[in-house]
Amino acid sequence: MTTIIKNGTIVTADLTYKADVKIDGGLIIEIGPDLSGATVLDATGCYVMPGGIDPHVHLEMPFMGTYSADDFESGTRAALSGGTTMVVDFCLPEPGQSLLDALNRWDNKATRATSDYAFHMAVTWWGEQVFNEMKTIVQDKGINSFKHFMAYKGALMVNDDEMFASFSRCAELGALPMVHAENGDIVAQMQAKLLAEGNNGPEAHAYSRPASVEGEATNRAIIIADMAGAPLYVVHTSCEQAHEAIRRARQNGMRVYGEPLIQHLILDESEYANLDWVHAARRVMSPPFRNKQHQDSLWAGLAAGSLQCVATDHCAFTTEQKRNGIDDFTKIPNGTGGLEDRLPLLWTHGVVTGRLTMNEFVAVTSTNIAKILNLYPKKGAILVGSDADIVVWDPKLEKTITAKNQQSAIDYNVFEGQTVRGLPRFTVSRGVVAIEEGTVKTREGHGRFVARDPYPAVSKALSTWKELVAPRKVERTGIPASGV
Ligand code: DUC
Ligand code: ZN
Ligand code: ZN
Ligand code: ZN
Repeated sequence: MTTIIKNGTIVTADLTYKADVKIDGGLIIEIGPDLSGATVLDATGCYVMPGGIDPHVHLEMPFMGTYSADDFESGTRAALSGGTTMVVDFCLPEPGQSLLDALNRWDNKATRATSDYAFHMAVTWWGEQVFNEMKTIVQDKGINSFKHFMAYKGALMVNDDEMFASFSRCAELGALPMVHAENGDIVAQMQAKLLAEGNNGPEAHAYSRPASVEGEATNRAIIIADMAGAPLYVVHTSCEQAHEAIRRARQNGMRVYGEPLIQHLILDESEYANLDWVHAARRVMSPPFRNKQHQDSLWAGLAAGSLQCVATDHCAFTTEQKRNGIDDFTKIPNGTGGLEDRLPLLWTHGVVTGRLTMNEFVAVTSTNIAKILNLYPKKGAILVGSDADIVVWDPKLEKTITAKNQQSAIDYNVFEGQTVRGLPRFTVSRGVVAIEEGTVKTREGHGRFVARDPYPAVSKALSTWKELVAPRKVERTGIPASGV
C-alpha cells in the first residue's frame, strides 16, 4: 500500500524544491514530480520536512522522589502532535546499579511509545562494572552516547575523575559523552546558604544556579573531553558563558556540540518573580530561565552554527508534584514540558521573524542531531531509503497554546496563551499517519527502538592541545651522582 505526499514543497537542511514523496513499507521509495499511489496526503501550500527529533526527553523518569508525569505513550503522542517523530530518552541507572539492569527497565517502559525512540545511557557512578558494561551497551545494545550529570550532588552527580575515566572509555568505544553542565558543588552550597537566609521560594532556585556556574562546568567538561580524546555534547546550553566555551572549543578544532532548549529561547527569568507561587514553581527547571542577553546569544548561535540543536528536556511534573517544594525550593521537582510545542514555537519565533531560514529550522530540529547521534540518513532526511518520518507543515495553521487541549498528562503548560503560526497538517511516523489536521491517530506500541552504531571518527581528537599531552620521555645522559 503506497502513500503519496502530493503537491508540497520539500524543505531539508540544504534544499527547498517542489516534489511528491512516495512511501511504502515505512520507507521513502521515490521523490519526484507527479507521483501516484493508493493513498494521497494533500500537501498543497505546505512544507514537507523531516520529522522533528527531540534528543533530550525524560519520560516516566524517577527523579527527586517522584516520576515525571508523561510516560512513553503520552510523551510520544505529544511529540507527534507537534511534528516530532522521534525522541531520545535517558536511561538512568541508580548509583551502584548495573547499566544493563537499568536498560531492561527502560526497554519495558518504552514498549508503549507511539513514535520511534532511542536512548542515551547515563553514567551516574564509576567502577569496573560500569567500565565493562559500557562496551556491551555500545556494541550490543545500540546506544552510542553517555550522559554525565555535573550537578545534583548526592544523587546523580559524578566528579571530575569519574568523568575523565568515562570520557576516555567513550573515546575507546567510539561513543559520545554528554554533560549536564552546572557546578553541583557550588549549587549545593548556594542552596544551603539561600535557605539559611530564609530564601525558600522558587525565585531562589534561579539564584542558586547562575550562568557562571554553567559556564564553569561547560569549560571544565570541554577540557576533560579534550584530554580524553573524546568529542562532547553539552545538553541544555542556556547562557552566553556556556555558548562562548563551546564556540572557542569548536574554533580550536574540537567536536563540541551545544543544545539550547525551546524554553530558554522563549521564556526568561522574570517568570520566577511572578507573585503566584504556583506560576513560578511550575517553571522551575535546571538550568533556570535566563535574561534577554543570554537568549539573544542562543539565537545567534543557532543561526551561526556554533549551537547545533534545539531540544526540550521534556520532564513534566503536575502542579501537585511541584507542591512538594512549597516550603523549600530545593524540593520542587525540576523540569518543564515542551514536546508538543517545540516545532511550532521555534517556527513562530525563528522562521516567521526571520531569525532562522526554513533550512536552518530543519537542521536544528532534526538533521543536525541525526548526524551527531549517527542516525542519519535513516532519520533526519527526505531521501530515497530513509524512514518515512515526515511532517507536512502548514505555515497558515494557527493556534493558541493551552493546557486544555494538550496531549501532555500535566495540568498546565508553561507556554499557556502563546499563539503559534505553523503547525503539522500531517505527521507521518514510518509511513503511518499519526496526526491528521489536529486529529490524533497515534497507535500505542507503534514506536520502535532505533539502534545506533558507534562512530568510527570520534576518537580522533582534533584539538590544538593534543600534542601537548602526547608524552615523550626525555632520555638524559650525565645523571649526577648523589651528593652533588
Ligand atoms: N533538569 C531538569 O529541569 N529536569 C530534569 C533533569 C534536569 O537536568
Ligand atoms: Zn540536565
Ligand atoms: Zn500564572
Ligand atoms: Zn535532561
